[in-house]
Amino acid sequence: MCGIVGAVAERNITTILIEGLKRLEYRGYDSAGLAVYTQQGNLERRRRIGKVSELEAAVAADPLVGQLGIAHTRWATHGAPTEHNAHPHFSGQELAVVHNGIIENHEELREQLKGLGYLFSSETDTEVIVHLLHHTLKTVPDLADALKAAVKQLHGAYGLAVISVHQPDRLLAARSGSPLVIGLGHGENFLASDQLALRQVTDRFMYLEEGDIAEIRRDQVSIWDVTGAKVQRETVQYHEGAEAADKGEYRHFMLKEIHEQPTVVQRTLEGRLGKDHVLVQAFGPQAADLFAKVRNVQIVACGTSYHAGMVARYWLEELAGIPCQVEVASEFRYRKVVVQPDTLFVSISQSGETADTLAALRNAKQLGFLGSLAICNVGISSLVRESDLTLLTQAGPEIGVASTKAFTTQLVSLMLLTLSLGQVRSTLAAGVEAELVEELRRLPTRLGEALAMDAVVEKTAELFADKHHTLFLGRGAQFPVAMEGALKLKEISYIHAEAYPAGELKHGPLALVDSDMPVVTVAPNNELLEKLKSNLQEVRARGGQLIVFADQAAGMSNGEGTHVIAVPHIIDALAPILYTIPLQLLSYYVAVLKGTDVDQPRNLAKSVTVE
Ligand code: HGA
Repeated sequence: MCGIVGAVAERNITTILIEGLKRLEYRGYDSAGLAVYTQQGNLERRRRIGKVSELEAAVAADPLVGQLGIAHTRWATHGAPTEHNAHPHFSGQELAVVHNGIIENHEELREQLKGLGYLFSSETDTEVIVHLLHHTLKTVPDLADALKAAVKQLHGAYGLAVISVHQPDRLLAARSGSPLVIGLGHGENFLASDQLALRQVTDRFMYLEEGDIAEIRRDQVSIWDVTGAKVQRETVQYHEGAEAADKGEYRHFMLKEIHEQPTVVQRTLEGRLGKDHVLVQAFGPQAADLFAKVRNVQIVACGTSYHAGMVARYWLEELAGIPCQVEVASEFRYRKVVVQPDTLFVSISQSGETADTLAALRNAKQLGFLGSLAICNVGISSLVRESDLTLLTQAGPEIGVASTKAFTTQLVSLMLLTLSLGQVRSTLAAGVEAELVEELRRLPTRLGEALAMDAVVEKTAELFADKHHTLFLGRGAQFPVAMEGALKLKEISYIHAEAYPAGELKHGPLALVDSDMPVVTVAPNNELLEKLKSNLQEVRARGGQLIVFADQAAGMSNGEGTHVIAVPHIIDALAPILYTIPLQLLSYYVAVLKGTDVDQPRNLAKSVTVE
């Protein structure tokens, strides 16, 4: 979603700011802007709606040169995506602010500030911050002290950066509910909402904690915590490959990330499997004790992560005999929830900053859960920091907005959770853990085989190019896989897609089926196959076009209106992971045929850090 970049240096920082914004582009945004303290001693800004390249062109046409600046990509929450709502926001020509998050009491503050004579030039909640700070500076002249006082009046979430013409040797930052990281250079320092933005200039980072205020100068960083006490934050050296932000040989990040799945699944399993069992300590030192007490599991997540949770429900109940509930975070957080005794709260999020999931976790802490576990791709995220236990999916940075490798690594992690809970509580049937551990070891190879379906799936995509609606069907744990397939197709090709448990077809959606509505089915060779075949007959009898992803051994063959695509054989329990691959490829190739913006689909953002 929104991105922040800031810099204070001896060299011109404009190109650093723009490069930083480009590196955050994958998160999705609607406009971009930057403000620089120029050599003439003024604050100047450029703002543009659309891509960062628009902003870059504006700066090229009318250059800005300076050694102090802040920049922003915006995903509007308050006020339309227009140039005058784009950040940075100014108070007079003296102060500039960029902000990620939402100020909930902005209306009240706006009225007060208007009463004090401030004129507003945008509809954003953000603009109250800059005028409030300006007003505070009248009585508290030091920028850091004024910021400390001003943020006390803000309700809501923010990660923000400030610069002032009056103290042009420093960049101020404040964090509450929206991440910020300081990048440490030599004789220059930086700020960003994600370290990825600063990998071009440094590999040393300091992560701000909730409530922190930072004053960043060229040669010095001072941080105060929520109580106002001066604190040191640890400096972390970042090692992950800088190449992650590069498409390599692939046309899109999404295709690259689909093809990375054998590697990242392998990485997610590394150090977590014993000879014939899962290493429960992978979940943390207290995991075994906590898991032994678990009698129920509550999973909470959004979007693709929610689908991973739905698959896990089948696994937890079937394999480990543990009752499991799964709910989308935006519902869970506002509902009166009855918590069964000894329930483990499991949150799933790629970024670990998903606002609804994070809020659900915070609520859960008041509700008497036994403990909390985060399944997350970002080790330094709020979700991880605030959970009792963590299992990191090792997917590496995911740039494509439509999640692929994060999903399959979440599934692998949830299978590790299922086996760990079953192991500790002795509820797994004999031999199940050893067999699944063996199969998990083979999974990267199986995924590689599924990726070899690439060309066949690309051809199949042609069947969808002129269609407007699609149904996805699955039974059992393949139902959430069908849901994820439908979500992928919607997200990037803008074709309306719905998923149903195959048995529900005749209870309504069958009325929609005709030759214009392709029906996609995932059909592993399990005990539900015969029932599924009957459902498919129901579709064929109405002239529907069937696209069936079926186990090689399922005995299904092509016929009129039926396209069967063979999927490599895999043990039933792991089929949801394998069958996800052809569905990802299908949505990818349909989107390519339709010419959409695959990596940055319209209206969507990568990590959804607002409600
Ligand atoms: N509320 C601010 C910033 C929005 C945001 O953080 N999006 O991710 C605005 O609407 O400009």
